[in-house]
Amino acid sequence: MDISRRKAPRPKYPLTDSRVILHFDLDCFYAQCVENQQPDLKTLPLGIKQKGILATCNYVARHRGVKKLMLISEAKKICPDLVLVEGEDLSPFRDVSKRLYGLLRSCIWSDKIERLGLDESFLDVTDMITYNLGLLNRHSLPESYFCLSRTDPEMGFVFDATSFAGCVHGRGDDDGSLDDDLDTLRMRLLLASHLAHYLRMRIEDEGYTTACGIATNKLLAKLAGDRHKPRNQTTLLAPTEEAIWSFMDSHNLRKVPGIGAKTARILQAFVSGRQPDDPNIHTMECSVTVQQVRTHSAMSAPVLERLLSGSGSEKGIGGKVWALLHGVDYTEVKPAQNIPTQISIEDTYRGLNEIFEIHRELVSISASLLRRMQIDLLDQEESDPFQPTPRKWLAHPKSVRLTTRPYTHPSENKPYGWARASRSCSLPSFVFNCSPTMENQEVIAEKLVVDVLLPLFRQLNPARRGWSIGLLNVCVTNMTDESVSSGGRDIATMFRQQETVLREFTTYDENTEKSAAPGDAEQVLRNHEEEEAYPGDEDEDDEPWDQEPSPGEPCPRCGHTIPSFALQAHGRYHSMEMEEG
Ligand code: DCP
Ligand code: MG
Ligand code: MG
Repeated sequence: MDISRRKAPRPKYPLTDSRVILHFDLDCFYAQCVENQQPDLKTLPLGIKQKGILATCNYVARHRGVKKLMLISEAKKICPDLVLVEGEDLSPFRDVSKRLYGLLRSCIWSDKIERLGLDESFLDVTDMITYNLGLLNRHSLPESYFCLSRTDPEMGFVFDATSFAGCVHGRGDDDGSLDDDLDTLRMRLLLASHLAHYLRMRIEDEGYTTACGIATNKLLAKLAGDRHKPRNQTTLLAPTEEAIWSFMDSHNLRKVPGIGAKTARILQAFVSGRQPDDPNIHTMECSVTVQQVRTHSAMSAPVLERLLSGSGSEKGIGGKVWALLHGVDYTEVKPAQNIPTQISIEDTYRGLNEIFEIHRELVSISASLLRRMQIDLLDQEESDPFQPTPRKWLAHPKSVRLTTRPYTHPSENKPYGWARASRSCSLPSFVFNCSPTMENQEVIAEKLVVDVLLPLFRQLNPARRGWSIGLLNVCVTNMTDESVSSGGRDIATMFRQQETVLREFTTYDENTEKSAAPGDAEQVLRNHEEEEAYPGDEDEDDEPWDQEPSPGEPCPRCGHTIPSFALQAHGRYHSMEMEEG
């Protein structure tokens, strides 16, 4: 093996002039949201249920042996007094997530704050740290002051700069033998640890505890934060490449964000001398460490490229994974996004066969979608009731997409994406005439269904009947940002146009939608599920969780074995992960 080909990737930034990244992850997020609504639950073992699995559980339950993503039946066996709360409706979690994200966003100086899923955020605080390092008085470190504003010196907090806040991984103790470069890096991270602590306390004031990682890139910050959970923080002080490698080496391969189940399986097979298509490998929990892969005598970026490239994999995957294994992550914290790239609502059914059922469900989904569009895409500024200012659309989705999938019985074990088929077309502009009144939304939803969605449905399902539809998803996408393009439509104009618009379809009979067929409630397996995706979202599977193998099938995105009946609900989590990115 040519040793130069195995050369480790170099960090882009000199270690002493590196970025400072914080990664926040809320503790047992859904469970904390529920506990805050019902404080009596805080001391009890609590599980949040979605279909037959636990989306999460609180730490009281975890201490009793319950784990995230466990089957309810299994969890109940381990902890019979586990309190279960339904977590199918994601709106309360979404609301808390947005509020806490807003809090963090308001505290930092740049717009570099990136959400990952509903409960995680990366913050690039390099500017705040550089500024505060410049202010530090080395002669009175115990009474240091951290400025939270460049213009208002009153805004800030006092802290003791002789020691780190929270836990430190690596060489955190100043034994007097540090060279200047290491001392600078140490002081930067030390300041960041106090900022992280301050921010965690601000979030605690809102009723939520977090874990935080502090490091010089996103990958390392996320891994560092996992070291001490819950309600704690860890600063990674790794001043040399070797120190970073040694930190990385201690991790299970699957814990590395960006290394998904499939990649881990292939690499595990390689280092253990098996074939990647060995069926046993498929169901096996990943047991190899980063070290085993990174230091394997035959391993290199080109070898990784050969092993991992194939249909669907990105070009340069070998170099990317090689970098990850060495703790090198050049990716920037993406600037905050106000506008999602798409919004979609879907529902599942036990086989819809009649066109009136399809029609009725599409109207119901479309009405939810219109409400969601108003929440997410209309300028939220309150207007003066005496001088109403028109609310502007911040973005116009240009396309609408319908996705359908036939119903299959869970015992058929069909994968999540099986037989999903989609068709798109332009989104008609009348949807932007939707006022916040319910009646108007339903009228517009009806028109959208008749004019657009039913024709798309017929293109997707050309047979005249016998469709047995198991899923309907309506998605608006292809957003144009109105803050950059020429003047967005405003709601006042919409109201002016409303009469004209309504006149076009006054034949609508309100009762049609309400005259639901008997037994419909049973048809709907779960309430509407909402998804948004933000720019730059990736399908990357980067969520590590602890989970025992359980009967079922592997999730195509994260590889965890999920009972078939819960696979679709679980897939929704991954959509959420992309959604709030
Ligand atoms: N979630 C989900 N399905 C998954 C993973 C997560 O529904 N497969 C939801 C429930 C979690 C939330 O996302 O509350 C955040 O995921 P985390 O992995 O951060 O888990 P928690 O916040 O619950 O626990 P931790 O304290 O380990 O962060
Ligand atoms: Mg969490
Ligand atoms: Mg998380």
